[in-house]
Amino acid sequence: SPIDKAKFVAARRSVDYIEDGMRVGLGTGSTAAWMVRCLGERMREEGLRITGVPTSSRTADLARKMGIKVVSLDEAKWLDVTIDGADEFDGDLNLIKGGGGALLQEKIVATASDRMVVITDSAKEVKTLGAFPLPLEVIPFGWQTTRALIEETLVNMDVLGREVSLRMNDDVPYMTDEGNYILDLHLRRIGNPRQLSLVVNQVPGIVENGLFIDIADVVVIGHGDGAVEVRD
Ligand code: DER
Repeated sequence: SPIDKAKFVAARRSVDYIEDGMRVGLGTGSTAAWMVRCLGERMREEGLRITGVPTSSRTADLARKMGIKVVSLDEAKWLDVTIDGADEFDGDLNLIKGGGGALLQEKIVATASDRMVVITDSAKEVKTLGAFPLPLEVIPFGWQTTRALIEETLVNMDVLGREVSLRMNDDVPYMTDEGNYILDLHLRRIGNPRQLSLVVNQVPGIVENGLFIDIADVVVIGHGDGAVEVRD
């Protein structure tokens, strides 16, 4: 499909940023999965040697399958580049991430990198963030109280919607690699993403939010016709 083609060409272009001997943060999601596969191919074809730090257990599994040397972030300490997807990006290269439920490790790994390269398809570019529900990672203890506190906090924020839902996995709550839950905030429009990102994390029980502010350095945008655009 055109969307898959767009994701593939963005992923393939992003692998050009990787050089021999680099420590690379490996993102999560379907576009990042294409990147891991392309990286594996470059290693087989060119003998490229890199060390990968995954942002989820499923990315770790795929990376190992591709023959990539996988280490923990603590072992790598700092990364040369992280390549990861996004659910939305705006003109300031601020992102909404977390559609794949891995936002906590993704944000830690992206922040611990010299550069973050985001791989997307053109459908994800927005003028204003928020059409995609904003994911929050929340600890299970007292999560309904945490949700009520979040809803109260949103009353004073520059957003249009206020519905907060618990992400489910069939008939049980979705659980992250850390054993936490995800709340999805249906805000429709986030007028001040920087302010919202600071405020929501102050609510007790919230571990992290899916707004990536001043973290992405480059956005690679794939198109269904195979064209690739690079924004920085
Ligand atoms: O969970 C994430 O942040 C992922 O990067 C995700 O949102 C992007 O996933 P996709 O590449 O499958 O659209």
